[in-house]
This record gives sequence, C-alpha cells and structure tokens, in this order.
Amino acid sequence: MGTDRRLFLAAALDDDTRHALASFVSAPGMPWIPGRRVPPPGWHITLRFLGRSSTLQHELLLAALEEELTQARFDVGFGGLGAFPYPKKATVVWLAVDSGGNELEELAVACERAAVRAGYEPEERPFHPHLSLARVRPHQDLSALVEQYPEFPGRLRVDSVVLYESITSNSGARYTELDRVALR
Ligand code: 3AM
Repeated sequence: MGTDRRLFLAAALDDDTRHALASFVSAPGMPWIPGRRVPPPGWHITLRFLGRSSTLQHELLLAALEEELTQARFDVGFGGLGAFPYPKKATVVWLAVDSGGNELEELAVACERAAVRAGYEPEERPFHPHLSLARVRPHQDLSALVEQYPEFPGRLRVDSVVLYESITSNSGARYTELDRVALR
C-alpha cells in the first residue's frame, strides 16, 4: 500500500549521550571508522524492526505497547566496537552494549509481544543489542579496528520506547520519531 510506512521500535539516545558519543568517536587520535556513517541524530538501539505498516497497524501497535511496556526505566553502559556479521567481514560497525543488555532484551521481548498482538509476524532472529555507527559496502576486515577501539564511557538512561519511521533513499536512511511510549 502506498501510504504504508517503514517502522521500527528503538531506544533513542538523549541529547547528552548523543553529543558525548559524537565527541568520543571524532576526538583527535581516535581510530577512523570507515564506511557510511549513521548521522548522530539517527543513533538508536533497535528493539524490533516492523517493516511496512499501515495506519491501522501503527495504531494497534501503540495500544499494545501501552499494555506491554510494564518495565522500569534502566541504564545502559557501552563497550567498544563490534561488527556484523563478524569483524573479518564487517558490513555494519556498531557500538557494543556492556551493561543493561538483559534489560534491553526484556524490553525487546515486550516489544515483540506488542508487535505480535498488533498483527505483525513473529521475529525469528535473536536479539543482539547494538548501536549501529556505520555501514560498510563492500565488506571489510575490521578486526584490528574492533580490537583496538576504546570503550565509550557514557551511559544511556532508557526511559521510553520510540517508534521510528525509516525513510530510505540513495544517500542512506533517515529516521523520524513518530511516537514515544514511556516506561514505568
Ligand atoms: O539498528 P540498526 O541500524 O542495526 O538494519 C536496520 C536498522 O538496524 C534494521 O532495522 C533498523 C532500522 O532500519 N532492519 C532493516 N530491515 C530489516 C529487516 N528486514 C531490519 N531488521 C530486521 N529485518
């Protein structure tokens, strides 16, 4: 359907964390991350990719999230870099989650329950908390970069789940916040 939007659920970065991470990755002496960077305003930790969604699905999802998101707010601590599918053949470079991974997984499970209640097909792939920083095409061996990259010392307070629209074009994806559902 022409009016369908490409949606996903994520934990968003607050302005302080986003600015701290932007300064960290671009500080003098930091190793260069190759590929097409995800611009800082779009930084997020994906909880559930939804794909093309009608207005009705969007509304059902928001109602289901209000019911399913019963978790308390929590903090996430970060590590260094990782890569999908693996560092020797990296196509996505991401910042690792060091603490709060279990809480993120719990949140992803609640998002999954809400998505299925709203009529989306169940997600079969395992959840892997990460914050994508760059996409690399063709793939590169980034083992050395991943091994040497220092840990980002910032912390993120996760206090809500954000519903994003992903608008793709030749110059990459742009993410727009549509709705936000607060944690307890
Ligand atoms: O959070 P990141 O950047 O890792 O890769 C896409 C991005 O993840 C992922 O959803 C996020 C927002 O676009 N994505 C895109 N298509 C997907 C799909 N078909 C997907 N995840 C799962 N299945």
